Amino acid sequence: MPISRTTLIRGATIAGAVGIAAVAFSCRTTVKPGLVTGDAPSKVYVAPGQYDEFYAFMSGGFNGQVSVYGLPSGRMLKLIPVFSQHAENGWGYNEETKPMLQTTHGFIPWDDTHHAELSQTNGVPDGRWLFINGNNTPRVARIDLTRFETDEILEIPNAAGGHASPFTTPDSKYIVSATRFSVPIPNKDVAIDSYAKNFRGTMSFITADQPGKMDIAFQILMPGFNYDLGHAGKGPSQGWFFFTSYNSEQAFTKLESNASKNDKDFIAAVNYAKAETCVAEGKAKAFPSQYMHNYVDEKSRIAKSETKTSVKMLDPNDCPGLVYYLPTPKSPHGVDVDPTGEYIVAGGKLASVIPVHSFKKLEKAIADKAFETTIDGIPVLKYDAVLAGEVQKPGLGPLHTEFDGKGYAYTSMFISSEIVKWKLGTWEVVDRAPTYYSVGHLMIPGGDSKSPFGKYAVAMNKITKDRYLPTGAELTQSAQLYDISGDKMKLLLDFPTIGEPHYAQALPAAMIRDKQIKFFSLKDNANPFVARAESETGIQRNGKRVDVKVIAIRSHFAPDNINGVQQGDTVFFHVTNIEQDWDILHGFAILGAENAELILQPGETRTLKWIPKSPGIYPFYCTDFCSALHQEMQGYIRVAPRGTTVAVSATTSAKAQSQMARLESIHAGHTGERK
Ligand code: RUQ
Ligand code: CUA
Repeated sequence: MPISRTTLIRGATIAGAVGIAAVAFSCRTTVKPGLVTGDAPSKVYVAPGQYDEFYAFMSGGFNGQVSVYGLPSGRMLKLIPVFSQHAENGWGYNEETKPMLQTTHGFIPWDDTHHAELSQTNGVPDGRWLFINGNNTPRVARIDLTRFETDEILEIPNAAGGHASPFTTPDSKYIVSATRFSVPIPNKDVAIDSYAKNFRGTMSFITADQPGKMDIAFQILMPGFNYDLGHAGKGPSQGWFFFTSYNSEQAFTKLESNASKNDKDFIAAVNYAKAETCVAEGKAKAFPSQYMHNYVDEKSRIAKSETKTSVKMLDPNDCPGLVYYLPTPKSPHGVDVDPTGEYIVAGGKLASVIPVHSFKKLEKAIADKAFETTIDGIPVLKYDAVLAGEVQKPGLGPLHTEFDGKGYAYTSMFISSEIVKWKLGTWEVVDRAPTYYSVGHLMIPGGDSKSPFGKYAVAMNKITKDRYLPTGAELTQSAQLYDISGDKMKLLLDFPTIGEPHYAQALPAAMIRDKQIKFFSLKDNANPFVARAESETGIQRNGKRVDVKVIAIRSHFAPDNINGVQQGDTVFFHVTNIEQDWDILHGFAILGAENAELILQPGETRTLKWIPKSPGIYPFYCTDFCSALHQEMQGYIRVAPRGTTVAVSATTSAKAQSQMARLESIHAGHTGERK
């Protein structure tokens, strides 16, 4: 049974508390959940064997990953592991990828991803990389879009809750990360009620345009508010970055009421071109800070971790003109810059209007010194001096805005569960479409760029209730696809999503489809334990450590009989998939292993660590159905009691076996160990 939209109004109590639930809707429509009209089915139907038109990259929220969908079909194509271990392909379980999840807090195999952000050139997605933030233990990651793999993760020091992240500048010179939580900086033990005195926020500008070399270019020390979202300026406003902040009340308890008192909070307008000048002039201080940088070495495909020890910290007081505050109603969440770069749109969660600031007016207000006051030395501009206009009666709970490049903006309304389309410049609402239910972010392909690709809008909803077959107390997350090519939005499709997607971005499939790598070159494989042929496999003991080099090819492992391992040894299986063929993967799993399987893309080497706890025979097998004889792709390891003097040996195919036998006779009696 469909349930009414009003019963789903999450946050209605907050809205009630601040008295905005009274905002009237003249055009609230009768909800007919699930009703799609006319040619909707044919618009999302992608025939078997055909490709989708867009790749959509969705953050996985609390599953810590990125998931990739085809649009318009809504078919899920891939889950790209980022901050969370992923057993399906051994991410964070195998030895090569474990370093990716190292932080100064130790090995952290989980995070909360929020914002997928495509790299840009000239303000338009360019299909090089996708960035994604980890919100909990602040980190940013780079995903390479020729491999759909995470290549790099940078921890953000002096921060807590990396929510306003990883938004890019129009050239991807920088991505940013600003703190949601203010904390003492540097962090130390203080009384929580000393918040006003001790707690601060930071904004990090991270160099992003060189793979493997992400780093903090500089941080800006800010008043202790909650920094929530950000977007770079473009066109005339290029060189500026805009961040929303809430909790200008500086509450540290019961924020739902204590941080909802002020009529206006702020957008911080940061002149990062100015910051660069100040940093070059030596006005930033070296600030001791520990943080980790993890990246995948391209040749060996082994992740490396390095610890960094210092950042450049800029105090706005030492760099006049660096930051201005724009008063913005009320507890703003999203901040979005229109394709022309002139309008800065805020989504005030508790505001009854959508305020739009003007970049031209911002520049003039600065020149005129139209300041209301200052906060910690940061000038607060007058609201009227920077306001371009307000969208009246947009709905309840505006969160995020995207653009279609045809002069319209689309804002998600969390409380009233709808997308509202309005016109830039006149600020009139021209259309609204219900969402099921409680939409968070929405996304138009390229919708935050200089030239949106348009065509579709995707709503990412926080609640699905009755939309799908029920699955116990926890229901699927969901996205909805709308056709926005006409005057009126048309709902085309609901499709389930993984985790809780916050933001997503999409680009035309043709931009990256043909750049996908099909296999990794075995010749260039620089893993120190690679075996490129059966003759290069083998086994070696070094004290209690045993290294086994294994190859996988349809349909066998070599070696497949391994002897001489003892209970309590630490065994490393270095398995190389020696196929040089697209889509031919093998897996490797072993009885009793405490971690996941390995999945081996063609040409790559992956390493599984295994400590057998008791003597016996342990089978291993291929987990990826690779050929008609996949079920034959298996082997045995014999584990002897600790202290037995069984020489390690590994049986491979006939040719390699004869080589090994020769070696064996040479080394016989020496050490009982051989390669
Ligand atoms: S958020 S639902 Cu984490 Cu971007 Cu607004
Ligand atoms: Cu290799 Cu199945």
